[in-house]
Amino acid sequence: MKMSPAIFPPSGIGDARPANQAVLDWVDEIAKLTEPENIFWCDGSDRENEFLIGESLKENLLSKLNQKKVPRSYLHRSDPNDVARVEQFTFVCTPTKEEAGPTNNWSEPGETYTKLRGLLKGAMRGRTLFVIPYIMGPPDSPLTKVGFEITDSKYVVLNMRIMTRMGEIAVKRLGNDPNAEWNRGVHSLLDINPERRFICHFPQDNAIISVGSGYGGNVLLSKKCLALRIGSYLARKQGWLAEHMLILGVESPEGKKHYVAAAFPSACGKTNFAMLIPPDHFKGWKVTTVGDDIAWMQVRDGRLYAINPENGYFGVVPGTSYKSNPNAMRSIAHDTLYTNVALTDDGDVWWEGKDGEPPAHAIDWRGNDWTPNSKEKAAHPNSRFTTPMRNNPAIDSDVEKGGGVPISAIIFGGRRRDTVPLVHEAFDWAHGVYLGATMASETTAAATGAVGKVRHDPMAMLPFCGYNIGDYFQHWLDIGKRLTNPPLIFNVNWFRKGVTGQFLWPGFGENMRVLKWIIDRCEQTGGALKSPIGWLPSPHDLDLAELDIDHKCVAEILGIDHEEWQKEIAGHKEFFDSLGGVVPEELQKQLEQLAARFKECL
Ligand code: GTP
Ligand code: SPV
Ligand code: MN
Repeated sequence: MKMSPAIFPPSGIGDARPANQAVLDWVDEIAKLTEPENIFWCDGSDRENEFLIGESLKENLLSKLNQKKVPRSYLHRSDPNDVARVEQFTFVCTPTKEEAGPTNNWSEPGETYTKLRGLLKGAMRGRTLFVIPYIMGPPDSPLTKVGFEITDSKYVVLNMRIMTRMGEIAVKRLGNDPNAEWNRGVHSLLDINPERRFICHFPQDNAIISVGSGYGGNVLLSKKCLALRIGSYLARKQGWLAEHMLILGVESPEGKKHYVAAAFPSACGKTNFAMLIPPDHFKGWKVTTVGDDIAWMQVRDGRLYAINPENGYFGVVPGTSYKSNPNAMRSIAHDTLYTNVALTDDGDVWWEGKDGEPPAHAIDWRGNDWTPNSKEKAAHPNSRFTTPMRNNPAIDSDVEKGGGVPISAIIFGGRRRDTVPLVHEAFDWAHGVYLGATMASETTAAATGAVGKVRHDPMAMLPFCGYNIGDYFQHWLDIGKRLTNPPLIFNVNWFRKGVTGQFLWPGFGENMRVLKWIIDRCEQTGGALKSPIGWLPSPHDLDLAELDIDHKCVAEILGIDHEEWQKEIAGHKEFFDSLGGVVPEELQKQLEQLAARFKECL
């Protein structure tokens, strides 16, 4: 066994070795276990990045794109068996099963460490061990966390440099205190075998071990693993919220600005909503992006303030076009890593839903020839872009503000073809928590498994809550008790379908009309009708001017069907019951009150 692997490369590139002994000891321990050829301490510099891109091109890990069409951008194809998060192989390893709760896969920490150490033994032989120091959050935020990720994947290093603030900044923030709080993440590709793919979280140790995958949310340990699963666990202990939410700013022509945070499940519209461009009718209104996937929120002076812990976007590619999301198109026009999209003969990228005609020939995401007559999709439905948030022309000016932005409204939303109206507002905080807790949504390609199956996904956190979901609901209720100026809470559904299966609502930029009503409600100027499920806008409470939409459609998407809702309420009860008694009394009461309100109006 090689006891002290060489430092690589020797040229002075990449050496952000911290002085903190706890980090050095941990890297030493993992290196002894995994036996890498070299150790590479990443500093996140341009020089290092260029070096790693060069190496990746040589190894065919990346393909160079046409630099005139997409400057400084590259394509990566993952293993076809490794294209999405794997919820069935994701574990929360708390000391007891109860702490992980009824919605998480649990495994005993001691046994799991032993199993993973077995898999990691010698796993980096002949490979380089990269150490990535990073922070999550703006440099001057009290919420910001330090993480170190060890990985044997250059793809991970290149992505982490875009998605996090990486290098010296983290080493400095950590300092020399061996007892400082920081996250330990270990990732190894092993042999990319789904049978040896495990994403394991040890919240009590602030540690993550991920093996057997090279894809997105499984391996960029800053994101779902730290910022959400470990993050939510720390948030409960420390009195804040770590949520699967976008954060956007919306400014009126008069210059009045609000911020809203919205939780939609994976591939249900967060990035699109966060980058919304208002239709012409809303001249003078401006929407700006703070974050597109994750919000960390704290209570201050009785209000909720949010930061985006990330530094880039790992977004869904298919369906992205100048029509649906111009800001995303501009963001990914340069300095972007593409994963699992198609490559055209002139070195450009292509995907289903991109503007213009499909190319006559391309190489699909698997590396095979593709033509418009092919049965297969050219880009994988969960193909992704990784792009720095600085590329977004609509980035909010307060994105670096350590104290965060004040949140006026929280929006929950799922992908529901029926039952759930376009928008409704909760009566109060506890009712709003109930709306979040009973959210359901059709599954998408963001995780492996069936697509289009409606499942309960509380607060869009089903795959990401790092502890007992009952305690999580209680934590939300408790946070409300500390808010003297709480955000209003809403539920939206962009995905209601008509009898012929078409979307009833045009969505994308037109969602501004719903956002405007939400802002009106925050300003106490918007009208609404009381219904059993909450406040509903009547058709004239929504500004639908210059929108080409059938009146019947509008009535249908704004309305509720009592029969459908009887089924929905039965579904809420069934879901709560399935959680085995962990649901707080206050939410059980909300369920009874909802049923009672329907009875009253019969
Ligand atoms: P994750 O990155 O997985 O968390 O996804 P996300 O929530 O950011 O979803 P995203 O905005 O990337 O959208 C996912 C898919 O939904 C894309 O195919 C979009 O084109 C589609 N979509 C987004 N917004 C709307 C909308 O308002 N209406 C309709 N019909 N589709 C939408
Ligand atoms: C999601 O699935 O919610 C994502 C993509 O944002 S991943 O980072 O792969 O989890
Ligand atoms: Mn997401």
